[in-house]
Amino acid sequence: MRNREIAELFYEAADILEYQQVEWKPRAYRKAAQMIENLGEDIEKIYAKEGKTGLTEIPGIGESIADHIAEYLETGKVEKFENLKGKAPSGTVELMEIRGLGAKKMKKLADALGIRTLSDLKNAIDTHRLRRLEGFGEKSEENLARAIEQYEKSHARIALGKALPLADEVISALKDQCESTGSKIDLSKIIYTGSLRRLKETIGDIDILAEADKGEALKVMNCFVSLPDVEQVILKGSTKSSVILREGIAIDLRVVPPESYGTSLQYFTGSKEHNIELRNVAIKNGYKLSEYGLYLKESGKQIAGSSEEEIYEKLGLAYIPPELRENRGEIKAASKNSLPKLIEAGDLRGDLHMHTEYSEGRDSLKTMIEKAEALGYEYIAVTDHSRSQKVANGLEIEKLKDQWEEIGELSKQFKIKILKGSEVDILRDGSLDYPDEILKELDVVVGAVHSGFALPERKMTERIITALENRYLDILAHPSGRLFGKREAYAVNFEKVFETAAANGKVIEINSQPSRLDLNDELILRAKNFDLKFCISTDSHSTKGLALMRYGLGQARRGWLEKEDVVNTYPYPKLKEVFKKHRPSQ
Ligand code: DGT
Ligand code: CA
Ligand code: CA
Repeated sequence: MRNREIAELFYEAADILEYQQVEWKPRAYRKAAQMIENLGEDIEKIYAKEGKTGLTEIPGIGESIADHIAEYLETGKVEKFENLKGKAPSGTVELMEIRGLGAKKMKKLADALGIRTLSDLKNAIDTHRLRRLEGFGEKSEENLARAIEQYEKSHARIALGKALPLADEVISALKDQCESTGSKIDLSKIIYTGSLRRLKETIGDIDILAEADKGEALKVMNCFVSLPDVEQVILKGSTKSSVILREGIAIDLRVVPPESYGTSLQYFTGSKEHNIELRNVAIKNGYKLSEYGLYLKESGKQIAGSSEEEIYEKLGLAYIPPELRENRGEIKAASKNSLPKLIEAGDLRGDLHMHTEYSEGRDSLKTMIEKAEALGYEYIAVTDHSRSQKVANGLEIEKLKDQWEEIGELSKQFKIKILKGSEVDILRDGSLDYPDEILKELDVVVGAVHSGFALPERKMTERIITALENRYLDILAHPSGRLFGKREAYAVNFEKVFETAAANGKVIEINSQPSRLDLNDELILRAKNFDLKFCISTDSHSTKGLALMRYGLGQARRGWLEKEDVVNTYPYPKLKEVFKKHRPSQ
């Protein structure tokens, strides 16, 4: 599949055009790239079957973009993009990812100070050359220094949303490769381990474990290092190989024989802290635990190794799901058989946050509903943006009412329950972005902060608390406001927020967008100390987005949540009760 490669092409062109301050094209290219990336169908096949017409049927892809794709598939390059190369000094485009460093400023820095790399930039800040530049100054120098810190922090690790699909791809490519070499190696037992299997929000490197007999291990490794995406082979052995992929992402592959598969899976899933604790339990019980097996200490006889469940069982522990293995009390709980019964994908009955074409979604209301019904959901909430969200095409009251009408019509055609909702801005003073007579008519009001992120902690806390005390608000969306690599959580007193939410019966959202994961596991664990309910939502902007639930679910499981803690596991009547409780007028 070459979708990602083609998407990358448009992202790159967009960056350079943005640097040149071309107006709308970068946006169109990025949109197209996003579509291609998330298409789920092989774009090369579409083109082979249906030609250019097939391409233009993809939303976001018009004539000229389709021409570029066709050209690329035919010739391996796009002439127009070739000409762009070198139009932005190399390195500068990457730096534009730093918050507050748009194309205009970057160009100025490149032209006036010759800044090309991150270290150039840091150097210019350290020596205060930046503040002397027109349009910059002391304050912006400080801001930039802080933004760089954030950028570095987030770039050292990969977001889960990027690593997980990539690991899936590598695993399936490796299986194919092994089968097609003629050696017919059966790689049926292969799985990602490490922080990825624990669904941690960021990933240092991807770890993969496969089972193969000793005689075949090296063949598997040969397939691995020859995968097309491998840029550099760091190490190749018969039990462990390490490579770097094209995008700079590191992958470790370990191949172990069947009798060690379970213990290796346990060991390489980690976390390290969990493993150390577990090994202590083994020692106390007269065993020795390593990645190769579980042995009797005295005789050295192996008593477990092929399955992971067996290890926990032999150590007198309940099975601990990977998401809990962080040494946060799970081993003690497992020994007392008091682990939570974690929420599962099958428990979810609906999605309470999504956008349609009415605001900034890509798909129509009807298409979203069809897809949600196909996913087997019992209910969904349609929550386009409220009127102040001008950049996201927020709905004026008239348009919102049009939507209600359409929802009314569609409700007759579909079995799924469609809740009239809105993602309503929490304005600076904590009031909501629609008048009460509108809020009153909505089935679900999802409140969110979308502006004024820099308020001091006291102000921001007051603002959110005021919203939580509003009888019409039902759910607080993405409560911390952080965006991976772009924006840190705003300053807010979370304890006060959780306390107020609990006191007013409000639901706290776990947003599944890979760029958000908000709340994340740590905040969920803190929120759990208050008697409050959560929902897991996708905040989707297309039908494709509805599948992002797995990420929010992962955070919920890492936060020790059970089915009962999460309101979108409730049957519809029970869900309505939750929202009704704090809106006694209805
Ligand atoms: P990452 O890659 O930084 O996101 O985190 P992990 O957890 O994937 O760590 P990684 O890739 O260094 O190692 C994979 C697993 O191998 C780790 O979760 C536990 C195990 N492991 C690695 N080093 C040690 C160690 O020194 N002691 C023990 N007990 N386990 C280790
Ligand atoms: Ca790892
Ligand atoms: Ca590793």
